[in-house]
Amino acid sequence: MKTIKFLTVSVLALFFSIGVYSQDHSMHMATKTESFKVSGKCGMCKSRIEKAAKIEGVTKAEWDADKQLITITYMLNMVKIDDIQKKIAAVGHDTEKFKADDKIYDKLPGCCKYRKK
Ligand SMILES: [Cu+2]
Repeated sequence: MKTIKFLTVSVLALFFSIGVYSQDHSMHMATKTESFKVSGKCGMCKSRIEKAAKIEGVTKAEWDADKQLITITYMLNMVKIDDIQKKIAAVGHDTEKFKADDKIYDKLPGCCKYRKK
């Protein structure tokens, strides 16, 4: 009888810890949706920008050409918005915080030149 009682307590303890673990886990998997400015022009820009934004931990990236705005859904514990902005700047598109290198910008196709001369 004592053994059964011990087992029951152990099983309960196990379930409890799993519960705490999964709760903790899901908290870390929490996502956030945020938008920031990204300069661009055409459909090619859109696919380039969205591709660059989809780093690990980003579940959704959608760039709006009219608003010059990208909306990102990402896992809070995995992604820093600055890192995404850097990635986008690295493929030639200016973001709110980071400016694309002139050399990379110059290599963009003519239809993608968003800077005013
Ligand atoms: Cu373009």
